[in-house]
Amino acid sequence: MRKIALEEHFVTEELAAYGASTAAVAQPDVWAGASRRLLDVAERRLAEMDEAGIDLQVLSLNAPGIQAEPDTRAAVAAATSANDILAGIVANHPDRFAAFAALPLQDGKAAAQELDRAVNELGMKGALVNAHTQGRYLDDPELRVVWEQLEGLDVPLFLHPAGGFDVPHVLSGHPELVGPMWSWGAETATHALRLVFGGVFDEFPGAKLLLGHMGEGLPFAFWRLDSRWDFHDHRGIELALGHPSAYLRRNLWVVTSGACSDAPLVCSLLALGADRILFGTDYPFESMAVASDYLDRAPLSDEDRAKIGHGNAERLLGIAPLVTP
Ligand code: GRE
Ligand code: ZN
Repeated sequence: MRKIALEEHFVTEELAAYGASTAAVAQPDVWAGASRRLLDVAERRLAEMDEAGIDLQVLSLNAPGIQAEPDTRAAVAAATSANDILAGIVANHPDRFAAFAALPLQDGKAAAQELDRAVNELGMKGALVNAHTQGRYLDDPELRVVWEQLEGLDVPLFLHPAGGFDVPHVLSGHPELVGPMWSWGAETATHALRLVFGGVFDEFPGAKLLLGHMGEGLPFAFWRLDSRWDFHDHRGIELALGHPSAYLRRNLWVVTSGACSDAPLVCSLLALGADRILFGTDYPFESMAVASDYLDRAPLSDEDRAKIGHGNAERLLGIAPLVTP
């Protein structure tokens, strides 16, 4: 079965400063290994893909990416350069790699323009954003132009975690909770809910949001979100669809990355359905082989396995299906 993987990180020497979000969090030897793999976009990566039976990786610049650049003009220049470099990597192996663009969200208009260039000139499949951009989230009114462009181009935005703008008080004294093990997921799920309550999906009903790590816990929360929305003071917010889960069912797709386990998979199947789940590995922070083996033996019908392995990605990202003779 063809396997297309969607949360597949890379960095280059030129972009290394933008791609080392968790060097301080990781065990030094683990980080060193991941760092080497991040930098390899040819032999070693392709060999690991072959071994794991992964046909195509949709590459994205590692976290925090361009979001970490405090200078707006530098961010615009860096995103352009990152996307050119990435397009070059894809051009070297067009049958093995595709790409999500980096966006300079420090400037909404420039980001919308860069998205258009990345999709229409460089052939990218959408964009990947790492958490907040200098404290700004994707429900910011200045970033509506980016959603307008995403909807117009009919490409998804992958919201990937990265370090928070600050360390919430509840995490104080517990640095072990800060990072991909826990705080990243909680923050990213919260960021996604800002889009729901911030009206992004009411304004752009065709917007397509991708979340990794099997939806960062959100599929588990649908009933509670809806029930407690009926309890909360709505503070003037009107949800055209009535309840928060309706937006997640309509506008959200989740990637299996970093969740090689039946409980979150079955939960996502029940909450979202097999058409909304796509395969990914979170390489090099997780193992391609483990992710791929898990997909092969997960409790799925062959039809759903094929949707998750490649069919949904082909449809969502506009990747040509393989023609079987
Ligand atoms: C991730 O993407 O999940 C990730 C990173 C960096 C370090 C660890 C990690 O981007 O899990
Ligand atoms: Zn990741």
